[in-house]
Amino acid sequence: MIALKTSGNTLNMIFDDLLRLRADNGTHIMPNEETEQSIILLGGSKVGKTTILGVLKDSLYCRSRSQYYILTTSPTYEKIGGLCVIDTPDIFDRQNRLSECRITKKGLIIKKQEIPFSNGVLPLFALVFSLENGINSSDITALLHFKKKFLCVSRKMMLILTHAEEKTESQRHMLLHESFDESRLANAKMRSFFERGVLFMGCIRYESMERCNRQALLSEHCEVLQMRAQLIERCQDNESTKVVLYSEMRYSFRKFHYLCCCFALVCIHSKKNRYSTKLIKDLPPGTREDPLEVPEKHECSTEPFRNL
Ligand SMILES: Nc1nc2c(ncn2[C@@H]2O[C@H](COP(=O)(O)OP(=O)(O)O)[C@@H](O)[C@H]2O)c(=O)[nH]1
Ligand SMILES: [Mg+2]
Repeated sequence: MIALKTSGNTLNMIFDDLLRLRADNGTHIMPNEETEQSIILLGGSKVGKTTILGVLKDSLYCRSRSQYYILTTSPTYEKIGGLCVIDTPDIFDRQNRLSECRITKKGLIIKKQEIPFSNGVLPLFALVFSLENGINSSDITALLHFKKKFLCVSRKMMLILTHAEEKTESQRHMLLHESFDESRLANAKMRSFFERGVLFMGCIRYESMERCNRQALLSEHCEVLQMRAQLIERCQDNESTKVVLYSEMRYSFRKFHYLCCCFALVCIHSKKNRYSTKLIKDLPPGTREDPLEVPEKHECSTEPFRNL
């Protein structure tokens, strides 16, 4: 670790130090070029989707609050190493429903614009939520609606909680447990819906930059580097990059359904056979050749017997 200057700091000097620091400890990893993966960032507006994209490109990304807010109106694609990050417009309406968002075999449609799944390969999906004002009741409603709509791709789903740059790793873990313990989320088994896990993200704070607060910038950047590396690793781990064809999933379900039907038919058939065998066994000797001579107590056996 390099020692940062303690006095006479200008913002440029602080940034030079931060740049040297991340170069020295090698924490500013980039997505592997060879591991192709796509991730679609989903969520409401101003939750931090575009900021995640910026931080993935450069851990020192920061945008001023007063800066003109850039509204994402259509899906935008950005390639960072082998990772294609797809930023999207707000998917929730005023009732926290997803009325203009639809998932099909071929792609995800948001506000009539399609994000195609190339060759039927499912990308990763990340629901982005901001921790800035905590998670309130309407956020929970939004989460429940989201789960309903995206349940079919739960295998590829992760949750990213933003504005976490001021929290340490243990604080983040504690927060996670508390959040999912909320009764509505617990009843809906929300945590297990995010099969790719829950991750955190953040960025260096504009307020810290304005005040040239070196200590704050240093600690925020340190957390950002860690969260950023965890997100990149999660996107590129074997499980996440494994090809899952949407059609294959549907096919597997159909196959399973078909096998269940076959199994049920076999069961019915074997039961019927057992019944016929029993009847046959009960028949007095010699009656097998002449079904019409079945004794009175075996009246009911004539039908299966005739079929022999
Ligand atoms: N401190 C901090 N600010 C953030 C974070 N994510 C987003 N912001 C700020 O929140 C505002 C909206 O973020 P943006 O990424 O544009 O949200 P989007 O509408 O979901 O794309 C911007 O001013 C960002 O600088 C974060 O993780 N930490
Ligand atoms: Mg945006």
